[in-house]
Amino acid sequence: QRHISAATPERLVAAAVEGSTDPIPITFLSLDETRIHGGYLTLQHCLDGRLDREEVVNRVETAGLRGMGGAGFKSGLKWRLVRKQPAPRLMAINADEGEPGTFKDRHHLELDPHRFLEGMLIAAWAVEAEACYIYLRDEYPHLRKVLLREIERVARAGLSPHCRIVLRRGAGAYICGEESAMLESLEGKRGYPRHKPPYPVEVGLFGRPTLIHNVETVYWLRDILERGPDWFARHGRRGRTGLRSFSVSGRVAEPGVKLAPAGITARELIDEYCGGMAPGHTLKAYLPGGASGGLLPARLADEPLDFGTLDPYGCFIGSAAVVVFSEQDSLRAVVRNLLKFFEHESCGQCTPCRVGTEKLVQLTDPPGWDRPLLLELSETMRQASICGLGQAAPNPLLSLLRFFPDE
Ligand code: L3W
Ligand code: SF4
Repeated sequence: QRHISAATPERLVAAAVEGSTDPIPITFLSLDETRIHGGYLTLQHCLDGRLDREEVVNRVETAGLRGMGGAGFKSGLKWRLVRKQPAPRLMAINADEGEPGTFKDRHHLELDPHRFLEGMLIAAWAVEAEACYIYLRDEYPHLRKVLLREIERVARAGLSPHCRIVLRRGAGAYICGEESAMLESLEGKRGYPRHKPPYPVEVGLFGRPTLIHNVETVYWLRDILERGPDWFARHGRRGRTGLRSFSVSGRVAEPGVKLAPAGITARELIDEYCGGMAPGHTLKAYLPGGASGGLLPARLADEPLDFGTLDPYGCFIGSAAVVVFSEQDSLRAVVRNLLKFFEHESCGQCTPCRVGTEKLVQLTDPPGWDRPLLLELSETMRQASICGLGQAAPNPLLSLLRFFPDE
């Protein structure tokens, strides 16, 4: 994921990041370069009244843009829900990217931070948010330096008069990527998820109506508004619409971030975008959505990957982190690893998850597993946990029991 994809060197400006220990200099389009290529024009049209809010919301709805943080909630609908609420309104960007196997937001921020910033400022304008808080994964310190500097440049260029931008460091916890835990953390508290409803669109940051978006969601806004909503909607296979940023890792020849149509299958993604399987490896299974989205066998590699399409298998694509395994991998070991991850990252607020994640690890330690007990515990966690972490933690185990009983 470190290479700089298809962008041509002459369009990029090297930005050696001061004090960075990262040996690879980050290169991205500077503010000046961005503006030469039409960047921030759409935002200016919004700010000077040439574009109307209702028109922009309509275009986002026509494009079918959905939340790219994992749940795929319709973005245009979210904007309308926030706009219905009384001012002052706020906005928060979830850049905490903690789902195992997910590295698309880092990729987009490293390559084109201004495309992200412009999209964010357009969304803030659309819902009339007076401030926008960016919650950035603290394991991305080089991006913090880049964003601090570029946000300052954008402000000096007069491009953010409508919205105060605040960059905050993440707390190093997976759970702080859950939107309400993120809000708690932004408020300076321990990152415990809140009960929903009320949803953040009504009661969000500091009790104010808040528009929350993942980095990638706003990243697409510039393309949607410049090229038209039909351009975005036109992409897609098998009746699905739009583009997705798949983070592909594991036993493929060319891992990385792949911009591919919604509804592509795992086999197509591997063959067309990743140069096939790594030499000497045969596809055995894949995680369609990081740690949380379950595990699917090779015989289901022709299923379309998109929100909702994997429900019949108890799986989901979430943030589109596809991790590929081969015949040389022990899926039992993979699942144990994921269960330990959830045990470690459970925030401990509710009993089904705090105790359940620990029990899942203990119960899968001995070679012989008590299947009825594991299923009962999983169902309890799914039904009674407060947030998605505890509800999804049994997913890899349930997939293993269903598709790979021999393991
Ligand atoms: C107003 C309603 N707003 C829902 C809003 C809600 C949120 C969004 C989605 O994410 C997913 C999980 C995995 N009125 C509303 C409403 N909203 N109903 O819509 O809400 P929700 O609850 O469906 O999902 P969520 O809790 O935001 C959970 C996926 O995330 N996942 C991904 C992790 C990704 C990373 C990363 O690195 N990017 O960590 C992990 O499990 O797919 O479905 O804004 O407020 N009636
Ligand atoms: Fe915390 Fe887990 Fe409960 Fe979520 S489900 S609130 S992570 S203990």
